[in-house]
Amino acid sequence: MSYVDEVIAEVIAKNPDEPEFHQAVREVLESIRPVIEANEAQFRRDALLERLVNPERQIKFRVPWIDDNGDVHVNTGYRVQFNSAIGPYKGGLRLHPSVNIGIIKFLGFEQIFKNSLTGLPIGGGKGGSDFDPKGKSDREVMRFCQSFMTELCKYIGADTDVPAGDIGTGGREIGYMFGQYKKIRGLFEGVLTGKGLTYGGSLARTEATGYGLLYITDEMLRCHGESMKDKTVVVSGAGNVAIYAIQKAQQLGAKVVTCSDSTGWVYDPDGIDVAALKEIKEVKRARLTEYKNYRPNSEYHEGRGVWQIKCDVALPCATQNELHLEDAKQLVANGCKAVCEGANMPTTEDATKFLQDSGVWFIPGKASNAGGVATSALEMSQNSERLSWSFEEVDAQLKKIMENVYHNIDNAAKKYGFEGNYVVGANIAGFEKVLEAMNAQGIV
Ligand code: NDP
Ligand code: 2IT
Repeated sequence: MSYVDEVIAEVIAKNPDEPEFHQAVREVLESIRPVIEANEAQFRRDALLERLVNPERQIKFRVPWIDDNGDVHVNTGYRVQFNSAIGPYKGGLRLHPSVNIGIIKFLGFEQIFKNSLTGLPIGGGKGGSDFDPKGKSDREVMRFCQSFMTELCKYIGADTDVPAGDIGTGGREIGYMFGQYKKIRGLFEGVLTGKGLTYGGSLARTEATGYGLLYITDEMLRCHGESMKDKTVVVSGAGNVAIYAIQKAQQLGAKVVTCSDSTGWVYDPDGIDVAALKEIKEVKRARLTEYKNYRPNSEYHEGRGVWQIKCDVALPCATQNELHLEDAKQLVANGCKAVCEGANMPTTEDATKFLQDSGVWFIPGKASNAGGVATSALEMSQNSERLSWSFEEVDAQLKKIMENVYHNIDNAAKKYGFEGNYVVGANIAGFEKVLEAMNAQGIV
């Protein structure tokens, strides 16, 4: 059996019941197969792949908290410090009832290559909890975040591990966590990113993932003689990534006709009203059913369904495995030209293959959503020099980073004979830098 196949088999055997982690490992290892097979004996001798797929450290802890009625709840907290070859661990914290160790490991593993692609010095990590912020009061969320950080603060720091937001973790949660870290450790430092602007946050971090997604999508289209202008776009999700993806797509002259949340989806033939969406989701923390009150011409549907709407560009921005083979077939039948992932691994393996085989330009999340973590790294830089940059300065750097990511993955794909396969390009380009750093640092 080849070294790559052996390690994939071992990952599945050693980590049962973690299908998302298997999926992420399979995708990366299959992509880097040509690099590994060119030097198989050396990689085997150094157990390079075993070191890559085993996290440096996994932390799991109890998170007790008290609700507004005085009842006690216990959630599980996680932080997976996956790989620090190129910098301190960096990656978000997901708060969602579906969180388990396999989900955090898949996200942490993806983060290694994503962070490498940004060109900035950040390693890969991820964390979170099975806590559900939905329906909780601000005080309940605060007590949860304080309890979570009371334990997590022992393992993180501005130069060791710097968490940030992800699903269910936004500015409110980061604020409560930062306050508790500072109280316990006595350090006002850049230990978290996505902070508020009055206490060390970076301008444009809120917008960064969605904006970055559109910068790379537009750059890719331009290299194929097109652009976002006048494109019809379908977006899934209605959270941080989706909202700012929709906003930037509109600024670039496209029309975005859908968005979705965990219970239903909206079709707005006149184009999504971002101000309404922001009010519903960021201010009221309400359901998309409310959207119709703002836009009587729109339609609300229960369940999932955005991929059935005719479009030129599809941007999945909600969660993993939300775009299935049947959806991919529908998109292709409707003439969709590009699918760029705002979420982490939103497209299933068979759907990805179908899109690529059908000639759809497909950019995987680890490249196309890298703008969020890249801007987090810019926040870390600002914190280190105790300065804050203007919105325009951060946004310009973000745009440049995303354009570089595109050319980097495009060139890597070409170099290995996979022109136009941005999955292979992203995995190889991300891996090569981590590989060089791991080799230089010895067997650690
Ligand atoms: P948010 O919590 O802000 O939004 C998530 C959105 O997806 C919500 O609208 C949510 O619905 C919807 N959703 C639908 N189904 C699910 C489900 N099964 N589980 C969770 N959410 C669901 O998260 P973000 O926008 O920050 O993250 C979206 C995706 O982007 C994730 O995959 C995340 O890992 C990825 N990402 C995020 C980055 C960031 O900077 N925030 C950076 C890079 C990637 P509802 O409104 O009902 O909750
Ligand atoms: O998946 C991701 O890249 C994020 N949730 C953002 C991580 C970060 O550290 O900004």
